[in-house]
Amino acid sequence: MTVTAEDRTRVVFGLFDVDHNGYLEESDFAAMSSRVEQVADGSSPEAKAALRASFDKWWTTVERELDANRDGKVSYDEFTACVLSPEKFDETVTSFADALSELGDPDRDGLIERPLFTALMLAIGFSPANVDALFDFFQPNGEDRITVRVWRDGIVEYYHPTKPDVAGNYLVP
Ligand SMILES: [Ca+2]
Ligand SMILES: [Ca+2]
Ligand SMILES: [Ca+2]
Repeated sequence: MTVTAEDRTRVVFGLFDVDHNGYLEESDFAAMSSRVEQVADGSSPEAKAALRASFDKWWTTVERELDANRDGKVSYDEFTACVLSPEKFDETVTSFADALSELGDPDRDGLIERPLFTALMLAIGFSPANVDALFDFFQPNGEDRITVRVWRDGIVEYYHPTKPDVAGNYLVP
């Protein structure tokens, strides 16, 4: 099966639309942010604040760039325009990837254990089987750990609107 950037766009929209009302709104991003924060209870206040800030940035960027009719919410049709100007999302995606991957490594040894990875990804809204397949794709070491770096780069690729072949395609059902 070929997974396109468009397939991934659809999945990302579905994840961000936390209350499933067909629109992305500020409340969706706030809800996802607090869900993720809840499973990251071993992380420092600074790391959690960075994650909250990155979700705020997601919403402000999405609203600024994609809310074409300025009604304060972003429909799927509006959202698909993100593939037309991916460079506008680079900074947002990068800071989100930094903040999320950091939450996976509360002890700062550069490695992420599978249970925490899974908890964070389920909090974002991915399904358990897909999350497991992705962790395996990242080639965990003998202690079933992956590096923060490999996950961070995987997030950047996944949320990049136009990249066709990325590790995160495992997350498209
Ligand atoms: Ca919504
Ligand atoms: Ca709108
Ligand atoms: Ca660690």
